[in-house]
Amino acid sequence: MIVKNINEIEGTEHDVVTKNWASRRILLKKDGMGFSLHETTIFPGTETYIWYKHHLEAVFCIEGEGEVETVTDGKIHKIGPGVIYALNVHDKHYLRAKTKMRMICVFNPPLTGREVHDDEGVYPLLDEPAAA
Ligand code: 9YT
Repeated sequence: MIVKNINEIEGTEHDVVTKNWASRRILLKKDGMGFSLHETTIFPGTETYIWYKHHLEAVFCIEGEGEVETVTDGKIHKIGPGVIYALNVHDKHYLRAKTKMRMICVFNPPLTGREVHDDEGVYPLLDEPAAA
């Protein structure tokens, strides 16, 4: 069994901070679960363009207020505590935080822990063997 406290991740290479968000990657590819699980904080007043071309992501909001706009149809979805959105068709989208938002995010395939968005809003597929 794997047991971790998120506090152990603070300040490590799996505590990734960008100008729009901070992500603590709790379960990763090396944990062998087939998905990765992160706690992400979205900074208030930010807009982030995201396209997970190689990944599926589910996002469960536990704190804060914001919205997600899907690019293909321009639909705006209000996001707040209790709301989950799942990017099941690799949806290109804008994530806008009105207040500080806290999200629990699950990625399939799992992240290795170091990924940040490139200019296209994409995470690369990083290779790393799963732990034996
Ligand atoms: C909601 C979202 O995708 N935010 C960007 C960070 C991502 N969740 C991550 O790497 O944990």
